[in-house]
Amino acid sequence: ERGEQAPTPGRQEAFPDCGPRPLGIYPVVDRAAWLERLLPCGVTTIQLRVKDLAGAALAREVATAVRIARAFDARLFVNDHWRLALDHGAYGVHLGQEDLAGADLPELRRAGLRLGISTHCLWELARALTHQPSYVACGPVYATTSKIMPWRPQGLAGLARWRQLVGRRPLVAIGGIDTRRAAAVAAAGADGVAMISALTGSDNPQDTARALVRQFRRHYR
Ligand code: TZP
Ligand code: MG
Repeated sequence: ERGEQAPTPGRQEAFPDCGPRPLGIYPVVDRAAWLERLLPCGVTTIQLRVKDLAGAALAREVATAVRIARAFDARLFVNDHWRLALDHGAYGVHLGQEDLAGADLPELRRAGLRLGISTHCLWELARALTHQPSYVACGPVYATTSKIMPWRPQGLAGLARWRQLVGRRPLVAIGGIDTRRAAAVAAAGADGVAMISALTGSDNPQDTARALVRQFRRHYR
């Protein structure tokens, strides 16, 4: 007699979760070839963040990354390029605040993709939470040289504050994290520890990745 229930405006369904395995060491890389190098080291979550390609070359990177991630049963998040992530069946997408308005979030959710959102201040965090994302990223935790960053570092205190506010969903820490800092970041409540330069700039990225994965497993045991 009532008919169909109209969707409540402003109420959104949650994005799927990231499964029972902690996100762990979360390398952020600019080419699919990095997946070949890092996934054999025990990394289970990785982000493809390509800022310098377009068209067929970009699509090829995404397709290759998806194929490698599947072979390792790893969770691949594609930064920015949500349509390519959809087309190629990535595990999820990672979007910044400035990307949210342009992305078809309902379509991503229907397709079962996960969504991670960057946040740099409490206002951005509040906005991110309205989308019920699969995880929230907090950064920069420390000063970073990998990105021009108008935001001041949150530090471990900021991370702990985020931890209280994000509730049960995973929290990813990013910005200036290296092998010396990873344990403290995990102890402050991060489920995922994202890194660019500590891995891609390492003399031996595979040794570094293996050491970090070992360290992280110990922390979560
Ligand atoms: N978002 C916040 S900090 C950052 C991004 C993409 C860069 C992190 O790179 P690094 O080298 O691990 O500091
Ligand atoms: Mg972006």
